[in-house]
Amino acid sequence: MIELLRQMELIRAFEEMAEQLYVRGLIHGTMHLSIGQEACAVGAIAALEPRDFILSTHRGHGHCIAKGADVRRMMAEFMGKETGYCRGRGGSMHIADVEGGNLGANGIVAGGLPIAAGVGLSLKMQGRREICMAFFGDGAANEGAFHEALNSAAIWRLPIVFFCENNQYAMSMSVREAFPGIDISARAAAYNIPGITIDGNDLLAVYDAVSVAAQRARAGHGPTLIEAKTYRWRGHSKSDRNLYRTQEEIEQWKARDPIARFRRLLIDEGILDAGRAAELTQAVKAEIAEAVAFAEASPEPDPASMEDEVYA
Ligand SMILES: Cc1ncc(C[n+]2csc(CCOP(=O)(O)OP(=O)(O)O)c2C)c(N)n1
Repeated sequence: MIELLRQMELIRAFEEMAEQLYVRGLIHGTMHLSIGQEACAVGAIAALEPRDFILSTHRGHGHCIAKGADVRRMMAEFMGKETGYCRGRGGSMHIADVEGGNLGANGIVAGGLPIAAGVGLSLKMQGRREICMAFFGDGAANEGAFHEALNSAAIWRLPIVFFCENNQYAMSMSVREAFPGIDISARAAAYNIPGITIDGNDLLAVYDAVSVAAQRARAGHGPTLIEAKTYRWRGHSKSDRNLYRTQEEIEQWKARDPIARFRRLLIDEGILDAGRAAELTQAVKAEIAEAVAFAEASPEPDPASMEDEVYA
């Protein structure tokens, strides 16, 4: 339990630091922060076995950390350094850690879903026991690829958990405007698979729902669609000025912070005391500071290696 709180805090501290480094001009391009959504990544991945696979999205830092990535190599990747997961070529949006079972982030909205169907088919044909979980956003559920992937996975009973992080917006498009008044999980009925909507800010609710879905997938009964209702505190990306939502709405969701909530639960249950909780936060901050130092001290890629790993 304490380890799950630690992972959520590590994700939050990592992203807050990445944001600062971006403002200081040390990280280029754009990035998408998942601050406020940590219970989804940590709760969902904790319910998998270490050898299971995940597919992530453009908002994937949390998934990556929860799947066990080394924050030093992640920070180095963000800063475009040779020691990063993709030798500095992937940046925030394209980290993959195949050895760790993270088959990669994806800049194409819903792009991970058909890939998950392919991975699921491959696992099934090889008779392997691992399963695959695909994370995606509410916006992705309105892409054709979502429907193709769910249909294929349903008819072939593939070992997949489809995990929708419904953070209420696809860029500036609110789910209230983009969906005809239904829960996204209701779409599972069209594919004759289970669909469930849960509170994505409640770590234990996420863990429980994914545990059931993972067991079903592993037993050969096919996929499940899970919709976790959550909220992103920050803008869509670094160029967002939040003109499509009110400060009041943001504050209401901040009051439902998944980290503060889980910490309170652990303290109330006597699993953690306030002193130990403060130590944990300090230790996480130290780990992030060390990751930054590692990344800063790491070499830039050699320009002569620019075409390495270019296949097209
Ligand atoms: C196929 C495709 N269409 C549009 C875009 C531009 N785009 C990038 S992120 C995004 C919104 C995605 O929203 P959602 O799936 O809800 O994920 P969230 O950003 O909320 O995590 C859009 C439209 C894209 N990258 N790919």
